[in-house]
Amino acid sequence: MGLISFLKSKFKKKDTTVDTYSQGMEKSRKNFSNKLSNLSRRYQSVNQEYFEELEQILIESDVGINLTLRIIDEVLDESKREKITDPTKINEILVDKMFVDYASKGDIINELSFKEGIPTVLLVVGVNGVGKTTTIAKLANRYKEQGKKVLLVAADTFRAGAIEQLTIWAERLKVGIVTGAMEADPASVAYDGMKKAKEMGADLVIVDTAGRLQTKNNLMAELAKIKRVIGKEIEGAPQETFLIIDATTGQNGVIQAKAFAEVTNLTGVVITKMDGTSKGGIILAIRDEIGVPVRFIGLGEKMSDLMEFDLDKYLYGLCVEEE
Ligand SMILES: Nc1nc2c(ncn2[C@@H]2O[C@H](COP(=O)(O)OP(=O)(O)O)[C@@H](O)[C@H]2O)c(=O)[nH]1
Ligand SMILES: [Mg+2]
Repeated sequence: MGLISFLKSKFKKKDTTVDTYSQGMEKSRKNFSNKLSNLSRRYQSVNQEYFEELEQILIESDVGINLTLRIIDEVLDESKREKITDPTKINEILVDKMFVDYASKGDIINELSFKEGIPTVLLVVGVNGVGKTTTIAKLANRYKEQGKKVLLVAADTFRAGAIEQLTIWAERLKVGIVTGAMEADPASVAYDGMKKAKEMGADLVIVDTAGRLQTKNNLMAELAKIKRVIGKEIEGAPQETFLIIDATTGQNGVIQAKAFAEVTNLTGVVITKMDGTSKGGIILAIRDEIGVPVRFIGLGEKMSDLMEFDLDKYLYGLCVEEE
């Protein structure tokens, strides 16, 4: 059974999480899956032009040039080997390859993990406007609902309004917060945050940072300093560093991901604003280019629209047309 048929039967009985994916990815699906089915309708059997058009569709969905070429090669090989010329079958093989490509890079546990007595510290990085602060609020809400004691640390002391924004979230969600003065050293705010985390016995500490596009050396030094301070106070922390990428920025997002991966050790990527783009392939491109797994995905503005990343649901949302 091909992956498309598998996904169709797996998600026949829809649960709400699949609905959130399907709704959040509607624009991407309209773009990608409609193009695929239109293409297969225009050809009796596949030929070189077919594969060229297929390649174009992948590139237009932000799958990225390197991965696109590799996937098309793999589909070509398999179609030759198995002597398949039916366009619909070819499209199914394509989706299989997209799955295998992501999955073959290793097993992933997306949820944060917790150890008794030691706070899990999550450092959140990314450029301005990508959705760092709102994602932090969504994650805080998620883990608070799971019964965790959550503390937010406002180490974005650079942007006007950043501290207030996080404070409003902390009040709304009824979780703790540590702030510093505007333009204070982010590392000193992080230090205060860790002290507070130990005092209150926090399970999860989420540190918001400024997304300054400075030189790589400055960014590297600043993040290294924050990490050093955190690690001094809490052994092994920060256990997680998430990079937030705005899906609507397309290949620019991939460039950001590469830049951040060069300056600091990332343990995960969160893709936001998936609902705002028709080019949902960016997830595959990021995984391919920087190897870091996508841990969560933002599919809308509501708290519940931040979901754990699930490859099956993602590909279902991207590739399976509604009947
Ligand atoms: N539609 C949509 N909007 C989002 C999502 N995530 C964040 N946003 C919006 O993006 C804007 C910038 O978010 P913010 O958290 O302030 O970004 P920051 O500068 O990185 O901290 C806000 O208007 C958010 O509501 C998402 O998954 N979907
Ligand atoms: Mg912010």
